[in-house]
Amino acid sequence: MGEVTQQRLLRTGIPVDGNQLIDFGSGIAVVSVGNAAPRVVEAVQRQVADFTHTCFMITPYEEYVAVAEALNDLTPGSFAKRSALFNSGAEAVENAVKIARSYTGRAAIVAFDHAYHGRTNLTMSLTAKNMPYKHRFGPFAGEIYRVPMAYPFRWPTGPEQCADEAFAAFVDDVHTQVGEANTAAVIVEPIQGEGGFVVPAPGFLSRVAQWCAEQGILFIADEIQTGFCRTGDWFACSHEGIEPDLITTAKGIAGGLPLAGVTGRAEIMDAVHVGGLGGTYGGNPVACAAALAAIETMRVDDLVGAARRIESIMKPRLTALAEKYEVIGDVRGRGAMLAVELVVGAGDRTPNPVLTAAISSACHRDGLITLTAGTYGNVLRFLPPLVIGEALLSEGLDILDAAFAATA
Ligand code: PLZ
Repeated sequence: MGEVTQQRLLRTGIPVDGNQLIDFGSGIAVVSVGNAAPRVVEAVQRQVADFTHTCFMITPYEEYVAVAEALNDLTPGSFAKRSALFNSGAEAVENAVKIARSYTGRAAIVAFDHAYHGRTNLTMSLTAKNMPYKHRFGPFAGEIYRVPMAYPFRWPTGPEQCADEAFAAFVDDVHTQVGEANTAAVIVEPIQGEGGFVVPAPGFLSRVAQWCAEQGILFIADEIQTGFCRTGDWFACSHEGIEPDLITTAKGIAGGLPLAGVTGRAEIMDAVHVGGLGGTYGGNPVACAAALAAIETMRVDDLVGAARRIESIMKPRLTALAEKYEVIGDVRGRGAMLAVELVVGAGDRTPNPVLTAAISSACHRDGLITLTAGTYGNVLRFLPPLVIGEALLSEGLDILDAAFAATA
């Protein structure tokens, strides 16, 4: 795809004032293939002209089955799998929890500090952060337990101890406060999204997954933000060699149309009674057609490779920024899911949300969309479309650099 086409795709929007924006947000990790990817546009037009809806539970159609097959094929794990489709990430997480409880006959769900899993009652209960997600919205769903995340930058005894100590705390908490035999599932984002692009200390997640398998506890990977090539692999679990029992997907799956999925081991998915899962719109045919086109784009245009190339350009630039500005305490992430965490100064890791907001709005004013994240609101995160060209990428990084120079 030529640079001109990419500029048209990526510098769209804002027709009201004629401004153009470089997109380092992708609508929160959704339009990985671009916001008017030619294959997606063509597939959607073809599908709306054919039929827009039947309700898959009433009259099944091929596109839904094809997306389910693609999910079974692309997600980690060589065992037999099944997939079910829904409308949003939160709905996928809700259904994964239903499936896990049904299969295990257990109720408790364990989630992590800094987790984000959605805004519905059950998923907001799984989400860790009070403001703005939970404040005044209780009471929350029961049988949800929270354990520490192996967050290297903020681990009290330092990043070297983080994986071991966090794993020990996890096992101890589940054992003493919940009980292994009461625990249906552990749910985790393999790289935390809204919580601040926290990359768990290496080895932590694979030990958690292994321990869960030994206890008959299901390991649910919430790959809603990390999935579909974003981190330089089809799914972020693969970086740790993990094969989750259940995986939730959404966002990048369908090039901007609302679609979500739960994929899991066949025996787990099949354990739910007939009619137990569903919904009027889940796996809408237009969204499925878009997903098939987005997946084809990822395959044919090698967007796994594109995400890795983005990392190889952005990481050194962000690291150089961190050397220049002592308010950058940490540079982290994988592929095209990268972030900087802002602190008060060298040697003082106190979060700096005021500066984070100021830099984000300076970027926006100068034509670059960046998003903030983090439990303390002090993380600038970068999620460029995977099809972004190098010229735009480096122009965006120049704007970021200038924003730091003017603000920090
Ligand atoms: N799980 C890991 O990242 C959505 C939400 C932004 P929905 N993240 C962006 C906001 O402020 O609402 C997300 C996620 C992970 C679940 C979800 C929920 O996905 O499609 O927004 O319901």
